Amino acid sequence: DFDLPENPASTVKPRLETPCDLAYPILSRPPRSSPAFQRPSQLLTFSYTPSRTLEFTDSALRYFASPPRNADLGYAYDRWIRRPEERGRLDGLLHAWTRVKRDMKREHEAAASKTSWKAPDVGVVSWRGVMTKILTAPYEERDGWELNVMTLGGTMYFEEHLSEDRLREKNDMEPRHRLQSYYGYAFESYCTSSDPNQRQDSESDATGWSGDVDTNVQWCSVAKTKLGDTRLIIGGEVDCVRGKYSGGTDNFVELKTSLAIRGAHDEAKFEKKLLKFYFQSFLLGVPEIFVGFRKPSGHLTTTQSFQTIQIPRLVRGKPGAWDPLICLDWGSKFLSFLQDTVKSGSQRDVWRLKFVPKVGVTAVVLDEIGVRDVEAGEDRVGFLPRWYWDDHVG
Ligand code: 0WD
Ligand code: CA
Repeated sequence: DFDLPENPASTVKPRLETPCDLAYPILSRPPRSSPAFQRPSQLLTFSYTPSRTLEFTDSALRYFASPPRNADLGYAYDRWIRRPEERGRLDGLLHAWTRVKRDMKREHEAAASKTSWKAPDVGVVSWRGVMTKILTAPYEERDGWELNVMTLGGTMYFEEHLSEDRLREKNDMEPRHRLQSYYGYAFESYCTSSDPNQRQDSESDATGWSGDVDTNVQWCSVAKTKLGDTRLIIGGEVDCVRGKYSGGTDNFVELKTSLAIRGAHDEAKFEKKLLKFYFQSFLLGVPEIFVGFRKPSGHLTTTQSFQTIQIPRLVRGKPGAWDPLICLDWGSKFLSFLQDTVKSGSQRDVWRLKFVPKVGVTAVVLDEIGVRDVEAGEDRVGFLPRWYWDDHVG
């Protein structure tokens, strides 16, 4: 049972008269071959400061530290500095990508090459969270999602579309839900330190607590990779590194919390969750996922470390099993479908993509009212910041 997200009056008719443009894959039929996924290679890192300013430093980088036993994940809940929910704008990633291209160009010129510099042909620029949603869609049975898509010079840009209602919903989260999402951030504080050499307790009455949670602060990594023939530029948050930071992704660690597993039903549920954990980390080349299991009361019970690339083998043949090849195959069909769809029309067009679980994907072009809604009265062309647009379109 699923509902299509509210269809605002501003969207025009679906492109096709069929129920969807790209149908959900058949899960029982594994693809005969699946597209290659290239190992992500890191291009650059950046940090968001407590004032949510983006800087090209590693000031927000944290180092892994073992959490104390029985840690209370509800600790300092009342001191949580909570970043308000906002539209998933691409601005930070566009700044980073622009800088990467600038550096590439400088390098090219310094090498005194006779050929003139050409920007690499990139198929997609997206936050990692959006790509995770796309790749895991074949197994998603409950939550639909929407994207805004634009193309400039052959590159597609993805932005998650959150309707005003959905944003309000996320901001007014139920207290119980909000506390649960806090447990995840508190776990991060217990598992990290800003000093690579020592476990430094902050001045607090909780052992191992490295400082109060401020969700403005994030350390992000930007990587390039390839799915099939499509080059992707992906940016995402990285929780911490194990040991010293070498400048690469080899010792990146993703931190997660989950309810302790008490029976077969819980186990199958956890195995389904591992699909999202897997692709989220896989997409940025994060090799380790460190999971803290907790009681319903928010107290940590045990921890377990997973090697990202081993996860598919772990779930094979189990009740909550999934096949990553189905996801990669779907992902590559999804990108080809979009490329074919958005190439018609003008660069100013904004496409709205809707994914409905167990049905598939529909694409429509937004009309003027729809585009104005995406621009939200800001200095943008569609959802792209005007400075980025001017750089590319002139
Ligand atoms: O793509 C989106 N849905 C959004 C992304 C909506 C609004 C903002 N962003 C921002 C993120 O905050 C970040 O700056 O995009 C950037 C990249 O994020 P990502 O790495 O692509 O996001 P994702 O993989 O979905 O989440 C990574 C972590 C989460 O960790 P867990 O372990 O829960 O997956 O980013 C954090 C969270 O810790 N996070 C957020 N924190 C505060 N507010 C939010 C948020 N809206 N979204 C993700
Ligand atoms: Ca995390």
